[in-house]
Amino acid sequence: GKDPKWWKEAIVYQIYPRSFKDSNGDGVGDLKGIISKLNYIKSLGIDAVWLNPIYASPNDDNGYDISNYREIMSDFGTMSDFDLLLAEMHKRGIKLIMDLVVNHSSDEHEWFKQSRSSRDNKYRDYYHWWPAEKGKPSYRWSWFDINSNAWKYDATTDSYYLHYFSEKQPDLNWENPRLRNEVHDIMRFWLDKGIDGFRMDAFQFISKDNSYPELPIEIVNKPVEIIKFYGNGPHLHEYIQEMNSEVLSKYNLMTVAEGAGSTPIEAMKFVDPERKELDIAYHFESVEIGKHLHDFGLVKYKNMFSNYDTVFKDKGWLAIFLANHDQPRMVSKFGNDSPEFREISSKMLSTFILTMRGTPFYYQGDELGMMNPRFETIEEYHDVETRNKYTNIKNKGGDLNAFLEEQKQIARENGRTPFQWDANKNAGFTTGDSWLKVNQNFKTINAEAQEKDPKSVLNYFRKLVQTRKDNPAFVYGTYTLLDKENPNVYAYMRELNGKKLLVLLNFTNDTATYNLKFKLEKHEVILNNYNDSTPVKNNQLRPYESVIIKFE
Ligand code: TEU
Repeated sequence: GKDPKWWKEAIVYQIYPRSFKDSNGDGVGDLKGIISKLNYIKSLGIDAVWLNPIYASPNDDNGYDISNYREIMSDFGTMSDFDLLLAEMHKRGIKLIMDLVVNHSSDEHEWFKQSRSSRDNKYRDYYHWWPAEKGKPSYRWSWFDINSNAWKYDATTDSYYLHYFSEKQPDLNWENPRLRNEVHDIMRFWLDKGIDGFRMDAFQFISKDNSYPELPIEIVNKPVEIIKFYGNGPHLHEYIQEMNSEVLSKYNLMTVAEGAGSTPIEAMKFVDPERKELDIAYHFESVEIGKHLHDFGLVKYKNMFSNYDTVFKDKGWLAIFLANHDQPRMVSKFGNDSPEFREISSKMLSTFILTMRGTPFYYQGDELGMMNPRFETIEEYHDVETRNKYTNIKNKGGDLNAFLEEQKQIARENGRTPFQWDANKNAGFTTGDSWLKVNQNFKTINAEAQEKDPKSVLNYFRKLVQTRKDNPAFVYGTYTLLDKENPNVYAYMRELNGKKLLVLLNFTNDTATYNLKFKLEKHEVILNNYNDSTPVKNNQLRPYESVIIKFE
C-alpha cells in the first residue's frame, strides 16, 4: 500500500451524466451540462471523475447497452463535446475515468446484428450461442429478474443466446481472441485521447465455461450468491493479464475492477501488483447489506471492512464507497433521512468515506445529502430492473403493493433522480421535462442554498476533502479498529510516521458511548460534524456525531 500513486491519493467523484445537468432542455443530462458545472466540481476539491457510460446506446439499461463503443450517445452530445470536456477537465487538474462495458454489448451493436444473422457469419463467435437442436440450454438466471432465463431463443438461426443482464445486452464471448483484440483496440482509442482510467463494468463475469454445465439444483432453487457462481470464470485472470500486457502497461492510467469476487482474497487477485492486472478493487460487500444498515448490524459491518483491510494492508488497493447509480441514496440506506437527522447523518457518512483506507468513490448529490424519492407508482420508474421484476410479479399474480413498497427503499433509481442545483423548476436540472422525476424536496435541498450556508452538508464535505488532503495518514496510514464490539460507534485510528488520527462515528440517532483506553479531552478536534469545537467529554457522542481527533 505504501508505493505512492495519484489514484491512491485521489478522491473520485462519480457523475451519472443522464441526471447531472441538461444544457439543451431535452430533459436528459449531457456533456455540455457537465462542462458548465466543472467549476462547481473543482470547488469540491476532488481530483478525478468517474463518468458512467456515454457511448452510443439504445438505452435499455441507460448506456450499459452499447451499440457503438467509439461514438457518443446522441442524447449526451457529440465527440467534439467530449474532447472539450476532457480538455476542460485537464485544464482544471481533474482526471477522467470512463466506464468500460464489455461483458456484453447492445443487441443493436453491429457485431450482434451480424452474429445473429447466420450460423457461419464471421461475428458468430463474438457471442454465446446454443443451437436449439441440442435441446434447451441449461438454465441460468438473468440478473434483472432472478426468475427469468438468461438464454433467449432467436428464430433467425434457431439458437439461444446468453444474456446475464437484460435481453438487449447479449454477453460477449471472451473465449474468442478476436473479440479480446477488439476490446483492446477500443481501450486504445480512448486512452489515445488522453483519458486517465477505466472502471471495468461487471468484469468478474467476462470468462465463462462455454460448455455451460448444469447448475446444481440447490443453486437454481435458491440463487442467493450470484457472484460466487457467475464470477471468477476459468480464464478471467488470464484475460486481464493479457489486457495488461497488451494495453494497460503501455499507458499511465488507473483501472478499477467493478465487482471483485466475494472475499478479500478474491479481491486481492485483481490488484496484487505482482500479478500485473488492475489497480483498485471495488467489491460489493459494503453495499450488499440488505435494506438498511440497522438490519445488518454495525459490528458485522465493521468486521467486514477490517477483514478487507487486513488482507490489503501491505499490498493491493481498495475503493471505499457507500453509494453509486445501482444503489439507493447513501443517507437513506446507512444513515437517517428524517428531517431531524438527514444533514447530520449525511455528514457522518461522508466522514467515514473520506477517512477510511482506500480511494473514496463519492457519488454525485451525496454532498448535498440527497435522499430516496420514494416513488409511489410503477410509472415513475424507468429502470429495466424494476420494470422487469414488476411485470414478472404481475404475471404470476404476486403482491405488487409489497413490491412497490420495497422499491422505495431499494430500487436503483432512488439514486438516479436529477441533481438538485437550485429551487427553480426541476431543481435547475433541466428547463424541459425531466426524464426522471425530480425529488420533491429540491426547494429546500439544493446546491445553491447550501453554498450560502457555512454549516451545510456541502460545505462540510469541502472541509472533509481538505482534511484528507492535509493529512497523508488518511491515505497511506495504517487502519486499526478500536472498540470492536461496540454496536453503535465505529472507532478507528489511522497512523502514519507517528502521526495518529482518531475517527469516531456514531451510527445511531441517540447519544452513544464509546470505550477507549485513553483520554481524549486534551487532544485537538480537527473536524466535527456538529460545527463546534467542543472537546469530547464523558466518552459520549451526540446522535450521528462524527469527530476527527489529532494525536501527536
Ligand atoms: O453492474 C454490474 C453488477 O454486477 C451490479 O449489478 C452489482 O452486482 C450490484 O450493484 C451489486 O449490488 C453494472 C452497472 O453498474 C449497472 O448499472 C449495469 O446495469 C450492469 O453493470 C450491466 O451493465
